[in-house]
Amino acid sequence: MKILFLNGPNLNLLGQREPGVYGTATLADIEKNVRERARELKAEVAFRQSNLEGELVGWIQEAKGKFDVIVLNAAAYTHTSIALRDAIAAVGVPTIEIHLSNVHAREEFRHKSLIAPVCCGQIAGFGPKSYVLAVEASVYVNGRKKQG
Ligand code: CA2
Repeated sequence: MKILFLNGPNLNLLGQREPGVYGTATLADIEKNVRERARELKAEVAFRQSNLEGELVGWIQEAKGKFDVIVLNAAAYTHTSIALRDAIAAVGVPTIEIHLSNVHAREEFRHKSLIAPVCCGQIAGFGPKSYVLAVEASVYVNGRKKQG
């Protein structure tokens, strides 16, 4: 099975700024952990980051027929982007929403996710471990899809 990890704006800064909120691991460190767990579970992974909403939309559209599951940390676009929500709904590839922080325990504007209603689930609040848990959730979602 193939999993597409997509990371939204400013996540390229992980480990360099605001370690109190987002920890000290870089996105490259997180990708390494994801690849290790994926290897154990015999899953293939593509791992991308963009600061551009349109680029994320394009990657979601291209995922159809190429990836079994999308794991999306849409970062701030989680709370604003109807374009990402429409792309997820249009493409129909099962999508898991993830966050490093517990968005529900933070500012009120982070409590609302525009993408949550079109995702099959959400993992939030476990720091870099949210990404590793998302590999496991992807394998589960893919198995469930095959069972029908
Ligand atoms: O907790 C998460 O994973 C978030 O998606 C992170 C977003 C935030 O807007 C969401 O509400 C929750 C922010 C990503 C920005 O990452 C930074 C990393 C280092 C320094 C500054 C920002």
